Amino acid sequence: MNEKYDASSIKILEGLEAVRVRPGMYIGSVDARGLHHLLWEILDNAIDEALNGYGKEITVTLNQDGSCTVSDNGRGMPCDIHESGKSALEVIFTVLHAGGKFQEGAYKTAGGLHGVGASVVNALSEWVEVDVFRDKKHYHIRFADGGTKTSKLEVVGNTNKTGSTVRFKPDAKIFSTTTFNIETITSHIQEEAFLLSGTKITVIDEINKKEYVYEYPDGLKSFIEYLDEDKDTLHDPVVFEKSLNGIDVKIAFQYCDSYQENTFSFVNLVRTKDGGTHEVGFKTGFTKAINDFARSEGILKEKDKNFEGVDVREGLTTIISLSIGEDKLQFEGQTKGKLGTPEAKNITEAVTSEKLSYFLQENKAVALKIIKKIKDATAARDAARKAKEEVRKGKKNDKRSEKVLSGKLANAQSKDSSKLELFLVEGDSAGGSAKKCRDSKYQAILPLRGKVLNTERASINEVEKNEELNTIIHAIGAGAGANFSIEDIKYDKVIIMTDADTDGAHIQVLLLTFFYRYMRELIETGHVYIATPPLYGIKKNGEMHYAYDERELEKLKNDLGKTEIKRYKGLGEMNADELWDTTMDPYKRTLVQVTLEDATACERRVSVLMGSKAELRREWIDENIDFTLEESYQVSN
Ligand code: TTJ
Repeated sequence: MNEKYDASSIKILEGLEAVRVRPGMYIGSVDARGLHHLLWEILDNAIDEALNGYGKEITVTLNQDGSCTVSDNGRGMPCDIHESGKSALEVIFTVLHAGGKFQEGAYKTAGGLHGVGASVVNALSEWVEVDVFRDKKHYHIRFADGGTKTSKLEVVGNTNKTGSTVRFKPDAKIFSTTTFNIETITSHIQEEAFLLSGTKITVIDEINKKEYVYEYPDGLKSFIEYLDEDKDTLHDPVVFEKSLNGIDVKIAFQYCDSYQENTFSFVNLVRTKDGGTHEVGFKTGFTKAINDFARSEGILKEKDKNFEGVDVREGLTTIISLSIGEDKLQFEGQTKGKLGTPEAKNITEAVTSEKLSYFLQENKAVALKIIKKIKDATAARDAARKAKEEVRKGKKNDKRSEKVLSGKLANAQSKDSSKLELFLVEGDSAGGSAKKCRDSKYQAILPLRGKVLNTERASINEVEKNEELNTIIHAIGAGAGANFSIEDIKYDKVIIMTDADTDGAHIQVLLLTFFYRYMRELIETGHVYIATPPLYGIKKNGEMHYAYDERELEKLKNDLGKTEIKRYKGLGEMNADELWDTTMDPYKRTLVQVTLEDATACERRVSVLMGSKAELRREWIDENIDFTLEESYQVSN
């Protein structure tokens, strides 16, 4: 340093030192995000100059040494010397501006605040070199190690061009990574180029020897075309622009043959990912213009309800880009991603409804296509709502339940739900036996006829339409899915009673999957059980003895000697009395209570079992069903 070591230079270094001590306060973080933030800070200055109407070309170069160069062909940063003895250029790079997105109170804005952030970049760089071309002269200045001037501002040559070039190398002592990512850079720059319309931004990747050029004279129209590239569209992009009270509003939209609503909003080229007043204004104005048009054309009659916003915007891609003066800027939310400026709502709403009304009147063919799409969306949402009501049905006081259950459910007489049991029985014949032998005061029987739907891979719609599951939902009486309420269950025990074979095991798994996905609380609170019918019956002296597994059979054979052994292949092979004695009589039966001791393990098992490979599933059941019984079911009673 060949300058005098005075008070002001101490202050400057203290200022930049503060940035190095707490970089997060200035650039958010010191990871890849923060690293790229350095580039955005420098780039913003070049873009501001272009926005002010000076220069139309910006180049970003990733150099082989890991540094990055940004240059523009604007007027060139001012290089005159202040009374303090410092050049304006040096001040830009060494005096910490009170602004920056990560500090309260100040935001950069199109047309304002040149040099914001340049000192922060200087503070966090190994070195910075600045070249300015202005007044026929080529100026140069250099800083190193966080902002110390290593060569003073000098004229190093003559030139005919104008512009500013800044080259910086991020400090590896600050950042956890110093490798720029070309995709991060090109996607950010492409977005800015769309919004700027007319400024040509070139990205040169010196490491991979590649060049990318972003230049969009048609601005938002090109942005929409880019976003909707892979979609079938209903019409060409529509673009409006208008300034009101110093707020400039640009909007572009296009309907696609899709169901997604895609809205991207920006304020002063910065994405407002959480929306805000401008998005609210747009939506209100858009829906209003559509409804006004539909009424004026007689598409919506007096008695008809207005189209709703969500239906109006189905398949709509929109870009909203506002330019707002610094005095009116207000951002909200944790990450300041939401516009708060109240005026922006009314202005955006007014511009949208005025311009869209005009467009619809002038382009009736397109307008009618759009209205048809909105009508379809309305109808589809109505249908979906009705389907949802189907799930809501099956609740306590649903009048439809009686109809759904009639002829299927053999009800119990008692109204004391704490003592009631619902048997879900595989097959009509076993169901018939169960109805005959049951304790009709407390036991209800619901035979399952068809195959139970695999709910692991079914849409909610299919679940709602499936007769067996629908009947079960009504029988239990507490709804299903999001509408399930455990207080409304009509039974204390829901008992799955299937044949003791592979098919029976499969039905168990399908039912448990259904309960797991749609009535999880029923399992969690211990209301789901599995009945265990015997595998063998041994008759001795006119009396039946039962064996529930091979070990018990061996024991019985030992105890009773040589006798007649009957193997039960299914519930249907037992008569009603036998079924009662062995499987349903609360004083003799063994029930297996299904528990969710480890919800994640169960979830994984359900996924494995209920995944797409039916063969694997069958093999798995054959090999593991005993193991499953031991591991995830717990014996009660
Ligand atoms: C300020 O008012 C006088 C004319 O120049 C204005 C200005 O500062 N323009 C300007 C700044 N153009 N380009 C920049 C700039 C470019 C880069 C790449 C980096 C920085 C920090 C500023």
